[in-house]
Amino acid sequence: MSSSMPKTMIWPTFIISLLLLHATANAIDLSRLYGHMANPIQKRSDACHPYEPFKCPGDGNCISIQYLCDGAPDCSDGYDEDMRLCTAAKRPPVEETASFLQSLIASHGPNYLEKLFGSKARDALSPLGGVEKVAIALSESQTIEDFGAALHLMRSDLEHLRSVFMAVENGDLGMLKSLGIKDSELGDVKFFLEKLVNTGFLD
Ligand SMILES: [Ca+2]
Repeated sequence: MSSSMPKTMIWPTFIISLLLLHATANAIDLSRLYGHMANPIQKRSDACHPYEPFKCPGDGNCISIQYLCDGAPDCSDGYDEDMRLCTAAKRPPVEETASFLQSLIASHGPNYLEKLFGSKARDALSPLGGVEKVAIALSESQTIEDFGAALHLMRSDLEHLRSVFMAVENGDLGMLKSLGIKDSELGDVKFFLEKLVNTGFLD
């Protein structure tokens, strides 16, 4: 009947794609998140009611979208308040971040992102686990320290990355130009870095 997807479906679709990415890239050990559940309450039927469209992966309970990341656990294992999930929800989608990084590599060469993330970012980020893994870490890491820990960045590389973020935050686009960012890319790069800063990356 209805051909267009209701707005309320965007969230669960996003979460599902996030979960699929996690499963693919093994970013979250789901068994660790679910394994400690002592008392799974009775499972409801597979399909959630449209008013409670989010299904807790652990107990199958259905909750309303407004209870995701609202500060109080509603899934019995607290999955709806998982910090990585809630950080990712504020950030640009992983796919968007990955294609952004990919576009910088495509236009500047496979070692270009060394200028941002340091020597482990050569060869299209492969020493860091690849573009998708870095995109997931940017999405899920609450702070730049968490990001450095997730990817085992060297302290000096992390401090360099922080200085790039701080320059952008202070409106110093000369820093980006000195890294070889083209004028045509400045807007996108600035927008991307600011989006991270505005969601607590430098806190
Ligand atoms: Ca909640």
